[in-house]
Amino acid sequence: MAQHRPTSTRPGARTGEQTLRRGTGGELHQYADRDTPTLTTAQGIPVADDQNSLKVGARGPTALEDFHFREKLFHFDHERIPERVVHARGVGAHGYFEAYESLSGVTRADPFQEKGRKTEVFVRFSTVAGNKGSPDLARDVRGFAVKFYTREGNWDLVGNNIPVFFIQDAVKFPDLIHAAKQEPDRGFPQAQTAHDNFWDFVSLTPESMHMIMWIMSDRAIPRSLRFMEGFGVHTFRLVNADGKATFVKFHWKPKLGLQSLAWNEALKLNGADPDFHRRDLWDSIRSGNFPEWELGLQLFDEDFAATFEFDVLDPTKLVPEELVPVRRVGRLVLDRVVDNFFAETEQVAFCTQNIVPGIDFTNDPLLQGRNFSYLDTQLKRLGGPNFTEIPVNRARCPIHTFQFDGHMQTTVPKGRANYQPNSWGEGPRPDLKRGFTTYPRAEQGEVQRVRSESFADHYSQARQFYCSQTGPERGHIAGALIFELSKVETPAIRARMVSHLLNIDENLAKEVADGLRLDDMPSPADAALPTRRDLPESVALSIVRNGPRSFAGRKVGVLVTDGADSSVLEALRAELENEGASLEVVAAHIGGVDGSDGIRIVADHEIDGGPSLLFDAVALITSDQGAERLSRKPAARDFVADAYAHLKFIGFVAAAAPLLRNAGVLDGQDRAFMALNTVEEVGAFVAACRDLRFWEREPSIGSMV
Ligand code: HDE
Repeated sequence: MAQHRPTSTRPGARTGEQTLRRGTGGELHQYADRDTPTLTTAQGIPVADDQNSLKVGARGPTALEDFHFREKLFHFDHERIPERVVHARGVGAHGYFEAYESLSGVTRADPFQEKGRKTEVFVRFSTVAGNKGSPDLARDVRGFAVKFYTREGNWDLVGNNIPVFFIQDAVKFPDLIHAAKQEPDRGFPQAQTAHDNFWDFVSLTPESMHMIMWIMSDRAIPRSLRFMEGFGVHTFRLVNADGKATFVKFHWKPKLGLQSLAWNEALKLNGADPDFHRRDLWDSIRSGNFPEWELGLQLFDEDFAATFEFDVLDPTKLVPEELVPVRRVGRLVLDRVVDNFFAETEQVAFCTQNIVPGIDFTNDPLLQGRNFSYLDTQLKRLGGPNFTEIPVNRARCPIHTFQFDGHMQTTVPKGRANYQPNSWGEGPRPDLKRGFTTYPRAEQGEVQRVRSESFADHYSQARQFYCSQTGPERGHIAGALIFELSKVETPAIRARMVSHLLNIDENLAKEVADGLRLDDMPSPADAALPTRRDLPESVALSIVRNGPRSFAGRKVGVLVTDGADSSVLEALRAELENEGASLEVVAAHIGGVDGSDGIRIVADHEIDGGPSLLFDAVALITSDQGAERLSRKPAARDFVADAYAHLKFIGFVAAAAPLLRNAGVLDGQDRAFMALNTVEEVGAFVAACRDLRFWEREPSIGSMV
């Protein structure tokens, strides 16, 4: 329980015991003892002094023969590898996939062969545009890459949290990414699409409009990685033992439901805790609340695909769930944090071309291009062809290849045969039955550089997405467009974007034009095909309509002062535990406060470091005097005012009134302000929190964007 968390149990922290010595310059030397191993060089040579380099006299120059010093600096100088050219910022975790049923009728892929079969996985989540040190809450697509260590080799499902992509042909990927990343002359802005180059490129690339709707929606600012969906994006094939193929779209559905941030909340969170997402993942796994997703499959055959009004090879289109339902076939559980960030999260090498028997590609031109790019990029990042031997990348099944040698080969091959066929009888040899066979798809046509006409509808699904959102969600899309385009310095680019919006929805275009104060409404962009206005709403596309209706996995921030009613606090803690949720205590001092029963309540955050942004709902449990005193602190007033502006539920004891008043929200009280004076009222507060946000408040305070 957070309240009793001792402060001195940092894993690995040791107290006393070590043999210590102070050196002649006053520096501290710690020596190996019974419990600590001896420090060595990388060659295993025991080290006697790690505080001083070898010198000619105490004040003299450093001697070149100091091999420990030189090795230490040499290694340090080479500690970095090139960051990923995209998806540089990421966080990984270990876990497993467990099949709910046998899918052997549909695929021979190993993880799906029997109910209950578990397959080890490694997952890495990421943002796309920002560099490695960029903040977690950038408005961006999130990568959702899963490496399945199957018994027939590694299968990498390298997906995103958005089911469509910006472009239709991999040859445009470098242009897209150049335009999205910081501009080349100035080196900024970092981790943001709110600049001229990005909007210039996408407004000249109408195929990106569907994706633009998604990244301007709250999908691009998830509250937690645990509360977002994942998608394989491309259409793949599943192939059964008889060679029969079925088209498939992969989905990851979070067990805890969908939830996103408000843009204003995301902006502030980037300052308050730039590691918000990676910390959340780390904390939840370490506390035993293992994040979980269900794997969903949309299965359909080629004949059915031919009836769709779009091309299933076009990655800017999705298959609405109403058209092909998502069948949930297993669960992904992340139950182990990494031991070492670099060795695992940084060195993991996902490759879309890693598929196993039972899974196959389609001709989606983006997928075809990715199948080259991922292997190529690993060579640059990991420095040689043997990156497959790094523990996080190494298949868990037996590996027998004739691919020997190369930089950093770490295994020691045995025997004489390094080619085949050979006469040595040593193997390995291909296996006709188990071996991967490509689905024999019929291909014909002229070799030409051309885009298929079936890819030409750029607006219909963008409109369908927009029309499927709730009112507040539509408002956020408009607000995000206004925010981003207001950072664009060139008026013609702003107007060009609005001309595309006219092809999506006139009201959206008008709202954005008004928000930008465009004097003249442009004409609609020239469209290759007219927008279809008859596509039905798809409930699955909204976040709010797919909320959890539970507060499980969420967190309440409780602002306390001396004299706080301990019984209310304890009742709230118990009620939240029942719900599968938790609370953290925020106080004026990290040492905590004395509760009404005289017992010390230890704080998890000092108020300046514990803004309400970190929490899904807040509670104010103060004494009269404490509330008066706290409300003189700007951070305490912001705690309340931000919670209000971000539509959070606010529980409070009567004594907290001065804080509400000074935060400017005393008169704005609505149904989401809930009394917490008695233990009974606590239950009602936690039940209300299941709505996550009080959307009814938004019209009265203005959009959260
Ligand atoms: Fe990637 N992408 N991508 N991408 N991508 C990379 O590979 C690329 C695309 C995705 O956590 C790179 O190892 C091309 C779609 C994720 O390590 C690189 C194209 C989707 C990750 C690359 C795409 C993705 C990457 C950079 C257009 C969603 C992070 C580092 C044809 C389905 C994986 C690396 C991790 C990473 C190329 C488009 C997802 C350069 C050429 C579409 C989740 O190879």
